[in-house]
Amino acid sequence: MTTTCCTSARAGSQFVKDFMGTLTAANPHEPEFLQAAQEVVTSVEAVMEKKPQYLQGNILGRIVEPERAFQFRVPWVNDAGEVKVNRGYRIEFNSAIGPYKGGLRFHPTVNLSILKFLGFEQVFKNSLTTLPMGGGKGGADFNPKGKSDGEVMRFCQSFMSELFRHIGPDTDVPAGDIGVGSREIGYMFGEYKKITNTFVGILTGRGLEWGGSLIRPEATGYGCVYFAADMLATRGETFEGKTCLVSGSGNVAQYTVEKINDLGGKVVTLSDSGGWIFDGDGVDAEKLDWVMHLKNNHRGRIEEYAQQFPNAEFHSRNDSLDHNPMWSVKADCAFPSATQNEINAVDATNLLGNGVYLVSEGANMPSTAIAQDTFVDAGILYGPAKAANAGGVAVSGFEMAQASQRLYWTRDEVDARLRIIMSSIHTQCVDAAKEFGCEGNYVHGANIAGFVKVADAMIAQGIV
Ligand code: NDP
Ligand code: 2IT
Repeated sequence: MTTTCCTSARAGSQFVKDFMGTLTAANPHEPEFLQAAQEVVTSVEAVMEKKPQYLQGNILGRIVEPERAFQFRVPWVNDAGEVKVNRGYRIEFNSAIGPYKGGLRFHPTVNLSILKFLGFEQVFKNSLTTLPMGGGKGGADFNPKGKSDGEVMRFCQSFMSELFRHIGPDTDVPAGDIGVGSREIGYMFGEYKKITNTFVGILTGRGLEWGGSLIRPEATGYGCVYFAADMLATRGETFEGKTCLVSGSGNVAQYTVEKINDLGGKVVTLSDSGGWIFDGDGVDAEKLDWVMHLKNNHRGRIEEYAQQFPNAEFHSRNDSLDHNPMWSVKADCAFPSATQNEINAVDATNLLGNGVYLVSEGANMPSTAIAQDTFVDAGILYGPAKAANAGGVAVSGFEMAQASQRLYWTRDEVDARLRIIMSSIHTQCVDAAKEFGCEGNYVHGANIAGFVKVADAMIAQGIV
């Protein structure tokens, strides 16, 4: 085992190789989960030397194994009267520091590997928020795109008719993620309430009239920009005049744009699965309103942006290229806010080559392992997902607190608390990196700070 955590992560010590060999043999078809696990194991290797009780308690061996995972059938009837079936999941990964907490993703690519990577990352992200939340994730391989509201409702009802027996306000509290927004949360909450005859906080991201929190929709995007602002401040800089790339055009992307604009930056790109737009004049508040209407009310395509605003260009997605040209646009900052592994090694090199020196990850694991190393080795301000996008789940934690108190906090109060939590996460990352001799490395900082709290709780609670 080596003691420094600064060696290039992917070179891998013998300790990491041995551990990953065993984990790979046990989970051979789960590349995303193995990617997420390798990153954490590499970061926390140095902690094992300082805290031998972690090795004695086989904390690493236990922490990579979900406490519980369910897979279930979700049958539903489409508008044509045909019977359809999808696969639903919930991974209850770790409850050492609180009830399982994490989103639900509805997307055709959903599988066990993707949900295990998301659930695993959620454990450390939730720990960083300082709130009492364990980690979980779930979802289904259902594609809400092109479905009527009635079809989505019937799917959500069927999904909840199984999920309800596994969740509870002190057990497991799901929320949204890709493909699950306020509409889906509403349909699932309604079904839970009907089945159990209880009005309780079993989902976060609820509407304001039925137990939701102000700022929850904004929280992930705002938090990601607050984290970036704290990284910039370490160099005495602000967002004023900065050109930013944002990918995606869903919940996280939208409020990332809003906050960058508030702080004086300019956003020149957005995307969806069909391609990306470039708007050199910037996506200002009026254009952002239009995008929100397009995406949230009409469920339209980002391609329409270039028809609405003729100065903008649309570029279709081109999977035959080895890179995404969106990441070659000249800019200062990048906010990947769509999906996992959307920045590969070539994209990372292109970003650096075109001036980007800050990357703050709104999406979960948007950078491949090599892309991540490229950013760390270049010494840029690189805020990894589990730190940078923790604002969403933090405000979910506030929603749980408000529901328990049967009180609502004001918008300013929630936003102020979010700001404090993002700064605390930034400080935890900086301090942990410094303590382990890798100053400025937010990847190691986030992994170590998130891990230690969970590991200590696991040791205290015995071998369970
Ligand atoms: P939404 O469903 O609101 O938006 C997702 C966006 O990403 C859409 O523009 C979508 O395009 C695009 N996208 C999704 N999958 C792909 C893909 N395979 N290829 C290209 N584009 C894709 O989801 P969110 O904004 O909530 O989530 C975005 C990311 O942020 C995810 O990684 C999620 O895990 C993460 N996240 C979300 C949080 C939240 O609170 N919502 C909290 C923390 C992280 P299209 O519509 O064409 O599919
Ligand atoms: O990835 C995430 O942190 C989320 N999708 C939000 C989880 C939550 O419980 O609010």
